[in-house]
Amino acid sequence: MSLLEARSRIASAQAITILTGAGISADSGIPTFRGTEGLWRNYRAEDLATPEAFERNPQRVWEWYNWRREIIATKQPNEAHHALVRMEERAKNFHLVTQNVDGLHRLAGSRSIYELHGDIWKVRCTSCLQVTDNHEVPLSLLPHCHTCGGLLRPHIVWFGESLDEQTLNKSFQAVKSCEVMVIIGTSGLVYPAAMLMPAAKANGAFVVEVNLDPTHSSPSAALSINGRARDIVPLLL
Ligand code: BJW
Ligand code: ZN
Repeated sequence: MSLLEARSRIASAQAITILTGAGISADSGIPTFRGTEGLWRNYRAEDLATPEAFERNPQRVWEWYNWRREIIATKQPNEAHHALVRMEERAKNFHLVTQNVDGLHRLAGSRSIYELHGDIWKVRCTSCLQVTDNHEVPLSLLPHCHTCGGLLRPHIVWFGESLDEQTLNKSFQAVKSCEVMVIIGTSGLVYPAAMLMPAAKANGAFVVEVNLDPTHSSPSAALSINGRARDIVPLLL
């Protein structure tokens, strides 16, 4: 299977579903989670990205999110994000499922986006559960809800928490009904997102993977291309 063939499959496909992970935003300068430069090398996931961690020490968790918001606020979508916008404009049926919380796909102009793990630019009240947009950088280390005074938390899915059911269902529908699935910059280690590729394959989709390095999903893809998202994704058009 060649890049040329993948390109012609993508060009003629009626339905395309994309799955992205931190690797696509790495090319915009946002750190990934795993790997040598990944966030989890310096921070323990269980200290920061779990509801228990937030209960134990909300200031510490907010400190980490403030730091990440500061980084993300200065970053722009890259060539890969922009190429996906062009792909959406050309395809009849197009859905973009992302594990990223940085909002760069929206900023680039993608329209049909399913954000599986939430949005770093939203906060949720732990008492009244209201979700609101919030772009303050930095936020106070113990931000409170304007409506009820409850403690605010990032509107992000932490380990052990359920994903939004509607978003997850729509994502599964999108992978089950696509002809081509393109998986970009994810280690494929986190569930339930890791089940999307097998679901696409089980329904006969042609799967293309773009990743800097091989992943455990690479052998199951029809084509796995090793390279930077910003260099490779534009070549798929
Ligand atoms: C490039 C590149 C370049 C670099 N170009 N490529 C079934 C089995 C086992 C465990 C579980 C299971 N079901 C549920 C679990 C538990 C858990 C889980 O999956 N654990 C695994 C780690 C084993 N899942 C959950 O808890 C989920 N909830 C859930 O399932 O609820 C029901 C339930 C609960 C409990 C038990 C059972 C069921 C929730 C998961 C939420 C994940 N949230 C996070 C953190 C949020 C914090 C935040 O962002 O602020 O979301 S984890 C973190 O990983 C983040 C990411 O979205 C996610 C995925 O990471 P991603 O995007 O793949 O990044 P990396 O860093 O891993 O990979 C980057 C890739 O890019 C690499 O491959 C590089 O090579 C590549 N790359 N530069 C192209 N330039
Ligand atoms: Zn509230």
